[in-house]
Amino acid sequence: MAEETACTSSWHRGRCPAPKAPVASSLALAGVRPAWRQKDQPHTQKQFIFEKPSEVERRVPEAGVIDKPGVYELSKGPTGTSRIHLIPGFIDSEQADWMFEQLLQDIPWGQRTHIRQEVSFEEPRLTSWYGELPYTYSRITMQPNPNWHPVLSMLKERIEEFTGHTFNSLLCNLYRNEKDSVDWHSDNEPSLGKNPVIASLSFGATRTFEMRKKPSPEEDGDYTYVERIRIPLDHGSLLVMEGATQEDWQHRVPKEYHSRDERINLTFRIIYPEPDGVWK
Ligand SMILES: O=C(O)CCC(=O)C(=O)O
Repeated sequence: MAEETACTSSWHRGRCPAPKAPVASSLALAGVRPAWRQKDQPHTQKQFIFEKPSEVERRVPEAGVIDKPGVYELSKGPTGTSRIHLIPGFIDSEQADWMFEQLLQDIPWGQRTHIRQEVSFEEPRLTSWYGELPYTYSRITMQPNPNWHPVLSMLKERIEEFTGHTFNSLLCNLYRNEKDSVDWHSDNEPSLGKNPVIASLSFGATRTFEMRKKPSPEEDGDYTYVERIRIPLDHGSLLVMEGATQEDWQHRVPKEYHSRDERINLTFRIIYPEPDGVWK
């Protein structure tokens, strides 16, 4: 088992693997004649000395896994604490089966088109929006849709009661198979306000929800060494993200190499009217 040392990151409870010490060996090759050198060829005798690197080797940290129920503090910084709460089985599996079928059938699923650098491409998933206000992300605007499906209204109430937060909007995602995905992003549009609480409920096939910490300014946008977390989200599980999570972390659901059945994800949010988002 790897040795552990005190660590500033709080989600793995103050312990992390010790950095690997650089290999400290000294190698001197002297007078060794390579097989390909002809005997009569003149050569100068060379000595190779391995010098210990002056800087400690920097390792890419291994991704942590969160798969047990609980509240996890991911990080603390000037922007505040980033916290998530995982509740597997928030909806019991029998009810979740029934809800999944209803939502698959009744939600008006649609595929939106993105335009990036003059190139348009279809989102690799289907979506639908509920709420009195429109929602704009990645230059796509979802039009208001106040006609909440009864199952969605009921789920909103159950989540509000459990979390103590109210929500007025919902983004629904349908991942049809392993090829569907959502790329790295944060839910940080101005219309979501500062430190938004996002409650994410999943149905159907288990998919991995990945998180990565945004790099500090010194890293100059390089994500190589940032902390990463993987959270398997299965049928009926609820994940609540709050505090500085959207400001300090990104998340995604990557494509999978093996086949996956359909999965529905519901993200409940509060939307404020633009352009007067509360934190302008
Ligand atoms: O499908 C998920 O679990 C994540 C969806 C998501 O990231 C989003 O709707 O912003």
